[in-house]
Amino acid sequence: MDVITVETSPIEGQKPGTSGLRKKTRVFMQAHFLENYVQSIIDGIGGAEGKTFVVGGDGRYFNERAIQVILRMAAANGAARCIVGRNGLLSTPAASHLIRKRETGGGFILSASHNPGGEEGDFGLKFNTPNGGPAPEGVTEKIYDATRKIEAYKILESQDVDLSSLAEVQLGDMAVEVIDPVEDYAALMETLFDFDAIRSMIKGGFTLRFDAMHAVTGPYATEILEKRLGAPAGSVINAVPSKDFGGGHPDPNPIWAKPLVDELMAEDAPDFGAASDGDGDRNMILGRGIYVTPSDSLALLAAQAHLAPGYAQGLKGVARSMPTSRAVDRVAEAKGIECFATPTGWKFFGTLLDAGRATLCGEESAGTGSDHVREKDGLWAVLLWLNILAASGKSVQALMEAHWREYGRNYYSRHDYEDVEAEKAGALMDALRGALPDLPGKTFGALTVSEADDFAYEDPIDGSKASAQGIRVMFEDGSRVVYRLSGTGTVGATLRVYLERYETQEDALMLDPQEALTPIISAADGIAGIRAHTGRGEPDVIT
Ligand code: VG1
Ligand code: CO
Repeated sequence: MDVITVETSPIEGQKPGTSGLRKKTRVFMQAHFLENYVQSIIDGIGGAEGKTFVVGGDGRYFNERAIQVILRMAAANGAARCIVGRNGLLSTPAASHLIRKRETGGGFILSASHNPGGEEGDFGLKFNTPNGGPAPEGVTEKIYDATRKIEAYKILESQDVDLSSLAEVQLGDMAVEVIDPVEDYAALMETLFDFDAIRSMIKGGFTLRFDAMHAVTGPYATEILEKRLGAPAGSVINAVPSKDFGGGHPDPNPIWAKPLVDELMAEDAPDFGAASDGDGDRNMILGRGIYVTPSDSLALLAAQAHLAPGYAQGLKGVARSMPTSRAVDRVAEAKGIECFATPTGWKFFGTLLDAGRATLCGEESAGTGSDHVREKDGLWAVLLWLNILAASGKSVQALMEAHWREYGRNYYSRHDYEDVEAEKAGALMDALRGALPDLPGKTFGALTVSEADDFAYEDPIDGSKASAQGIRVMFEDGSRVVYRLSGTGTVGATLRVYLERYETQEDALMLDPQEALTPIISAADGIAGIRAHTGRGEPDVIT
């Protein structure tokens, strides 16, 4: 088998976003596009010589083709070994675990997460470093630099590797180890949670529904929830990963997982419902008659995690992304532990987790995780919830109501304006930035602005800095609105508007969130001129 060196030249737009490089699948399939990026990753991390990598993805269209290319290029660049999930499948948290467990040089994760898949959909690739976490900005900058200087890439001339059976084969001088994608992950979960207690709860008649949304968590949820915990067959639905996620968006929110929400709101609903996203790192939590917002879920988990064996010692600290509601801050305060607010994206939690400063982390976008891996982890959150339900004997609704009575309720919602022309979205953000100094003291309806800034972050562990991470407007009554542009889209721009209001009045704890937030929603438009800039009267997606 020959190593060939292919001459190439830089391709524009290979700048990693919130979570790796995401593009239309057809863009990724263009000549040299994938190859340029893979070589730039290898060059950006200082080469592949003698290293072991984990390789896997969410099973979307082009997943297996891309993996074959990555394997040939890893071999051509001198890698010693690649560990690949059978049929190219690995959930993001399972990949993170393997990267750590096998002490590798990192991993290539192929996913565009919640973005739709298929030939007309989206594709993505990100590199995770040896700690198992998404490459931090210092590394993604080196990768981006490499994409702008690339002149050639190395690839092995060879046949495809058979990824369908568990085996170890040679590809040139490199070993390719095809592994069961579920086994190590399921074993890790057994070390963290009281499987016996959950099993008896289910045996006692507790019912659940898990929607895998035709994405990668299907095999994981079937093995863990049905086989190991005894949930009846059919508890996991849409469990077979499909290349285009059954034509839907594998985004676990009340819009894209509506059938599940409807089922949980019905009279004869199961006790518990959950869904996960394309690559298995996010979660949506529901109880009979109740949807738990991700920010509330993070707060509840932080308050009750000690009920699970893996967290019985208590939490060292917690961290949330800045736009995530401050519900978890109140729990941290009550427990006397540190609470960090980071920019959006899991890559900013890595240093805190590595340094032992945070045990639990979460984002408003339905990502929750802990120091067991270095990614958010959808099924982990589901299992922690199940463990808490089993240990407390309470329902989801009862747990949330008790939580709000104890800590107050942070009403919260995110409004997304999708596919806005990039120029218009940029103009809106520029105008907002320009208006920041004059905002304090201004009133919008009954709300008076107390502070406003453009969020900047200095990592408390390594001192690295990130600026322009979202515009925050705080009001005197403790309410807040945050504006930022998405870094995971592939066309135009998505404006995200995050709305929050804190409430402690006993008789105002059970309102409809959109109603509770009405004054903030109109102030948000008043401050940013959303309608004027974008021409949109209503958001496309409300979560
Ligand atoms: C979104 C979410 C962010 C999350 C990121 C990756 O980013 O808001 O919280 O970390 O997706 O998650 P953005 O830049 O579009 O707001 V995943 O599950 O897509 O890897
Ligand atoms: Co995801």
